[in-house]
Amino acid sequence: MSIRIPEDEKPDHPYTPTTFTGRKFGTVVSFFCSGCGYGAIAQMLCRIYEDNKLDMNKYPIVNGVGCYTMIPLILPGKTFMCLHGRGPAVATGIKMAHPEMKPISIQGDGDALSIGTNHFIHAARRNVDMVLLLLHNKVYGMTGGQLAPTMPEEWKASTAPYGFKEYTIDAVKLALTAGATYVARWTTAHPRQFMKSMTKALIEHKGFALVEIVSQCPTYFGRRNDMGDPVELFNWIKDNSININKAKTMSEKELLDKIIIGEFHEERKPTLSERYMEIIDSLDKEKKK
Ligand SMILES: Cc1ncc(C[n+]2csc(CCOP(=O)(O)OP(=O)(O)O)c2C)c(N)n1
Ligand code: SF4
Ligand SMILES: [Mg+2]
Repeated sequence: MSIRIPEDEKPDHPYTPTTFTGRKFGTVVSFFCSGCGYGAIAQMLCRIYEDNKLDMNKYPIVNGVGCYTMIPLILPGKTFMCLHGRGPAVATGIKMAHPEMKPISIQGDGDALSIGTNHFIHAARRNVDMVLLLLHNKVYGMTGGQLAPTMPEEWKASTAPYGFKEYTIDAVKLALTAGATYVARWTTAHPRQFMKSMTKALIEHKGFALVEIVSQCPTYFGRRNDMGDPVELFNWIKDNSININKAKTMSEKELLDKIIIGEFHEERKPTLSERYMEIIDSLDKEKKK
């Protein structure tokens, strides 16, 4: 599906001939199924870049493999495509070689929480100055709707036709335990809050930032679980989101299948590249003696 850019669209909007898709097709192209949350996420990222006039050479995107991999194709800037699950390791390398850069590792929940969980944990533990943008749609969208470990218990996926019989992973808890210094979770139904957190993670925060966004996959998660049309799935996400402060007053039973949203943690501590710079500075001083 392709849509012509309206004449009165913001002239410097990133969906223009200067972006990959603009250059390639001269149009805005959607690579996603109708009603998928990923189009809205790409749009929100465009807005953040545009509103803050970010120099995209400073913010290289590292991509793994999933439906979400199409998001950077409609964004300006440099994109590095790497092996499924290994984005944080590649982002760590970029940051260490180019301390002036701030890599963004975009990962699906299959990417970050199945095959690549170890890379997620160690990037957080090292406090690499990067952003891990985690796209949580509860499935492996690209390969046919197999369950991701974010799948709620008893819900269905193509690999769990009788319901998921394991315990669900919580990326926020994992990031906090591993040592992430900024942690937030929002949904596609909370665009302003998401954009605020993402802007903070990109511009103000120094250190490892996890920004998770729960997004609707109507094609696999929605259909398999009889969630109705994409709007109904979107509304389900919205209606089941509970702010962290309210969640503190609720029981485990009341929180079953709820999506806890908000800013969970923020702290400043030396990043991996800052600590290595200390060594370089002290060696330089030694040499000058
Ligand atoms: C090393 C490796 N293992 C497995 C695959 C197959 N594969 C491609 S995408 C994918 C899952 C993607 O799911 P997710 O990361 O949640 O992204 P989504 O499609 O949901 O956006 C898998 C298993 C691969 N490309 N590379
Ligand atoms: S399969 Fe799901 S995640 Fe992938 S593009 Fe379609 S709706 Fe989006
Ligand atoms: Mg996924």
